Amino acid sequence: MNQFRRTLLALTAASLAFGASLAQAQDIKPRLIRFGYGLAEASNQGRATKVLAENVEKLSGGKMKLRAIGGAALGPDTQMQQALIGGAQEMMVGSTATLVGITKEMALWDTPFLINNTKEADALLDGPIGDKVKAKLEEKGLVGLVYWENGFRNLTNNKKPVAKLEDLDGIKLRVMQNAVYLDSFKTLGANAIPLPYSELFTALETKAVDGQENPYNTILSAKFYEVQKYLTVTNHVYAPWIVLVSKKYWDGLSKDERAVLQKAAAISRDFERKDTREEASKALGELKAKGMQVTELSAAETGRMRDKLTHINAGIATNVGMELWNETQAELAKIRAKK
Ligand code: TK8
Repeated sequence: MNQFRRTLLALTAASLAFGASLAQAQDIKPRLIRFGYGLAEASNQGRATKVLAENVEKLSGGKMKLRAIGGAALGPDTQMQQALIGGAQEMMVGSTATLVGITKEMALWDTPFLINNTKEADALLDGPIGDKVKAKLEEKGLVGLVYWENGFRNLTNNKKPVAKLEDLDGIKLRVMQNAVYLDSFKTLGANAIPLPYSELFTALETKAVDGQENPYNTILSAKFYEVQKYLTVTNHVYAPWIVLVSKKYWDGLSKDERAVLQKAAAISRDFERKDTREEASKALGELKAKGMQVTELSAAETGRMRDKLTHINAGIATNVGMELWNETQAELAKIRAKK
């Protein structure tokens, strides 16, 4: 064997070995999923993310791994949504309200007083209407897996107790980056200012805004009670969260890998709703103990709010489409008729 052939053989063997170890490395390297969320790790969102991560790892036999990145460290909802669409991030959970700029049908979930209780919420979101709205994400580069509960939203502020509609006058109120929320609170008389959630605590602390609205769970986990004195029980809307996957990433997954994500997401949803409801049922007492002054709206005042907001509904119906709007009303009637 001459020197040339020996070198050639050695090179071939080396490259074969290199190729084999590369394939092996790919085989054992878990598919890493960057999963972003906005709330703190010590929150209902953080706890459910942990359950999701555990189940992805377990169901995939360790081949898929979810790295949870909370506290909006990957940016606010809207920024993460764009990262998912572009393929720079794999997954996230966030509000449906911040998705409306991408998928207009999501505005359905912004409808004030649409959902009366958690039974209706589950039936509507996990039923054909929830699926239909979720499916609209795909043409925009996103895949919606499941809805989690953010919850019924309540109002806090640091200026005065809000016991009637007129009390909202002049309150600088942070709302999500969403036209329905902006219009709703302007209609109610507040000075509504859209801000990403990631800027909210500082905005309250520095008094750039006087108030905000979020479910009890978030008022507690985000420690808004430290910078907000007054809480009004308004339950003005039921807000969902949605677990999203980048469509670009999804398209590269095998059937089995997709099934893992779907199954793990469903488990996390069931955990999250139970956990959120348990926490919410105790949260009001805890917020009072933390020093918040709580005002229950009278039925008459809630009625006045509802009446003022009905004109908002017509706009939502036009935006999401009359067909979807009517189907939703019919579905709700069906759910309510079931005992
Ligand atoms: C978290 C937000 C939050 C929402 C808000 O990213 O912005 O007020 O309620 O849960 O999506």
